[in-house]
Amino acid sequence: MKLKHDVAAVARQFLIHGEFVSAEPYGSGHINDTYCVVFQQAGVPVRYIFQRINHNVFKTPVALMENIQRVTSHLTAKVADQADATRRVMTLIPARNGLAWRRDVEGNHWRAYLFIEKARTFDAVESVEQAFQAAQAFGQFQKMLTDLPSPRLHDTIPDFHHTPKRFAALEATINANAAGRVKLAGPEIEFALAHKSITSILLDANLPERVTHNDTKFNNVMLDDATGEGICVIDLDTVMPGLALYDFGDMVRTTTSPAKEDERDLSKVRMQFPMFEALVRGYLSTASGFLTIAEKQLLAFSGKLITFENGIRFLTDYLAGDIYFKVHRVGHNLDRCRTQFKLVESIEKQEAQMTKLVEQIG
Ligand code: ADP
Ligand code: GN1
Ligand code: MG
Repeated sequence: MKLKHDVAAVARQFLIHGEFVSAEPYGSGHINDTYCVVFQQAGVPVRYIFQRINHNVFKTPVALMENIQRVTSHLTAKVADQADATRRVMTLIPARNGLAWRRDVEGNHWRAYLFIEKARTFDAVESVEQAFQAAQAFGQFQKMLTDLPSPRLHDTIPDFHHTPKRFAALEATINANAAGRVKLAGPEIEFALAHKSITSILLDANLPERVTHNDTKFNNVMLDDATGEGICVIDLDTVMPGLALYDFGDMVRTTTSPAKEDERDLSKVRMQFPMFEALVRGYLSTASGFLTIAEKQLLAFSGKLITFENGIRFLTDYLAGDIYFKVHRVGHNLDRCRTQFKLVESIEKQEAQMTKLVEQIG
């Protein structure tokens, strides 16, 4: 297969022993270009993950890589005593120029990681145990970063979870109607506009800034094949200062519904209470010690907000002509928006019980 990039040439620029064998596109992320690269080392094929950083989304790739270096070094020191330490934290492979990244001839920034073997990611949750494990792992991730030494991390995407600004961007995109699609998304636009009042609730709650992951979707945690343990949190591009609740909210968004994010049969999309309970228990098992009472009180709400935020981001991108998220079919972003709004409705119906459950557990 002809690849979009000359990954073989890039791969040779990193400090990896042996002979380059192959490179294949990998994973189902919406942003970066990810490749599984194989090198033959002493007669054994060894896999690596290579990624081209999407510089349309991440405007400051060098600052982003500085964040990832600081965060992975800190986490590596924390897990050093544990068995299987190199499967518990992402390990960057240095480039031959001594940096943690490499620019190619086209100006793209690349990085390489050890491939975490005997573990995998899932695009949709399959059991309450998986939900528990994912939440425990993301909570542990936040906990290990509570003492990251200063300075403050770079904002790799400013205002990434500023929901009111996301809402304003939607309104501007509706008014511009650049792709002529406004007429194709009437009910979705109506739903979005009717929810404006929820957008500022987390920002107005005066919650502490922490080091957070900011993209805790279920397929950004690797689950161990043998034990099911949430063994490694991946996709570290958006690790930056944020609210703990953005992370919990995105777990609710991606881990409580049995349907994939782009499911077209909306009858399959729903907030499953037992999954939510597993998330709360898993997350609090590692995060309870550092969360404030105010943060705990807003756990259930955060799921609704982040699901809504993603819904309006997908809707905005659909209306703008699909310029941000990778799409694989016509109307893909609108399909994604619809699952998010369906899930918001499902959460709204159960929000009172969800809040009550958090009170009981927390
Ligand atoms: P994106 O930002 O595009 O979502 P990710 O960093 O999440 O990219 O990577 C895409 C997929 O590649 C992940 O869902 C995971 O399946 C796989 N992956 C990423 N890093 C590793 C790794 N170090 N080891 C094994 N698989 C990985
Ligand atoms: C993107 O990179 P990936 O696919 O894990 C996006 C998230 C969205 C998510 C929706 C940098 O995540 O914010 O919630 O898609 N990442 C960025 O699936 O915008
Ligand atoms: Mg990802």
